[in-house]
Amino acid sequence: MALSRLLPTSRALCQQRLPAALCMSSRNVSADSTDLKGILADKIADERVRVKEFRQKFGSQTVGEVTVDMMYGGMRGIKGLVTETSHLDPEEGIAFRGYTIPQLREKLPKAPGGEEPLPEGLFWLLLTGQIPSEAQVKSVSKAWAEQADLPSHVVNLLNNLPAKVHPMSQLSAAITACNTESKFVKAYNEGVNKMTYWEHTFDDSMNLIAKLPTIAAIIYKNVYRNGESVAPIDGDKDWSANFCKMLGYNEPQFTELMRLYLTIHSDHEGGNVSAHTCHLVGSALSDPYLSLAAGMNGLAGPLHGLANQEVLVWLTKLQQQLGKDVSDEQLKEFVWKTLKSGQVVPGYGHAVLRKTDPRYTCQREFALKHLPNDPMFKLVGQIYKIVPDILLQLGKVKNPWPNVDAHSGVLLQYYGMREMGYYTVLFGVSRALGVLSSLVWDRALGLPIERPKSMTTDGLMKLCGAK
Ligand code: CMX
Repeated sequence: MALSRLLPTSRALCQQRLPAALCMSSRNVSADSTDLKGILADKIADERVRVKEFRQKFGSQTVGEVTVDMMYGGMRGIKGLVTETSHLDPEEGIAFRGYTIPQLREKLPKAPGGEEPLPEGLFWLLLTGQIPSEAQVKSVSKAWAEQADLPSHVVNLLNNLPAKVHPMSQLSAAITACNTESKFVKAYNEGVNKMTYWEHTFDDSMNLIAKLPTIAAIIYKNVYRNGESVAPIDGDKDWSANFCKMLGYNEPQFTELMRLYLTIHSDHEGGNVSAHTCHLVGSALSDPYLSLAAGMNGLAGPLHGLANQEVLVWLTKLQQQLGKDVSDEQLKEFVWKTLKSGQVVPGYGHAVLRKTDPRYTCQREFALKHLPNDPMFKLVGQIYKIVPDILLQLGKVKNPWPNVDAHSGVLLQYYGMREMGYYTVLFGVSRALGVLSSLVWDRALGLPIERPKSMTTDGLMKLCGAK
């Protein structure tokens, strides 16, 4: 008999040893059930026990040190957060619950006739740690299609914002205004037990993710298509297919691109600006709508998600100045000009990664398959051969390789989406999958309000014995 069959599960241990409050979420749902919340409840019951026992044994163990440079340097390298959904290895890139991007492309369920993973499957994986079946993924698609309609005040808000309000500001405003729907707020105000907070966070997250494509499509139509109406949701279609339809893109290959895009942009462990902000704001028990909106405001910064817009702006400028057929020498000169004017080369570098971003690589593979002769794609390939050497010559850039944003816009423009000011909204729709799954786990594990210690320079100097 396998050893695991002889050992009691943490859930069994829970039933024997832990206070009832810790076990109250367990439901014993079978692994192939389409009841995502039930499966999650069981996983959470197990995980609460595992974490509690781990902390009892190892709670005071030191895991790293903090230097003065780390404090002035954006806390790089400080191990200070627990995030369950994904892990970023500097050399290998992102792994979602242990699965790399090539593994996800192989293992996650696909749409009929499709080749790219469905983001619904990724969401299931991020929440539960399990690769879902087709039936499980379909149940998520259905649940999201059923909740996609927006409250009328949110539609009114979007329809009354002037087109000069950046699409990311519109996204953030609409998400914030959706919090009239929050079940978490309602439950909190009714005084529910805090052990159940995750359940209401889960309900809100499902509702919010369901609504994001509708919000994003209305923004697109209002800003770039003279307020054209958005197509109705089809309850038999997946999340990405409905999103593309609402945006007005009916090319099946674009839908496939969107499935890939929405999967790979979802999560990048916990310390990046959007994930960390959502977690931080959520730690004050702000509801998922407020927490995600805060994260979106961080994603809208040019050093983070807005870099995908900046890359296309930069490439377009390059083509305007140098024409379509650019020599390597001209390209080098253009890159140096960018650097000498005190700007960064957008789409290159990363705070944690030290190799080419696998999210860049998989988008390149998609392009090689579907648009190998696109001039902009060729230009991106040419830049890849030139930029890293130049960045290395600066002597300070820790990662000279391209990140996800160096490639995404090129694919979008090929299929006719040329409105670069909109690109980060797509990133945001995807990022919600990761940061909201994490928020559910924050509540499940009862993580407290975040409050690291800050110091003044005088205080720090005194601590270090500096004169
Ligand atoms: N072009 C020019 N200079 C760069 C650079 C780039 N692409 N990447 C890093 N540097 C510079 C930094 O600005 C910094 O200069 P100073 O010391 O003068 O301030 C120096 O190199 C060291 O930076 P680093 O430790 O290598 O990188 P950071 O962790 O500080 O910053 C990042 C990471 C992503 C902000 C930076 O590489 C950058 O600005 N890249 C361009 C913008 C971009 O593509 N952002 C998207 C990242 C992915 C995402 O979050 O979506």
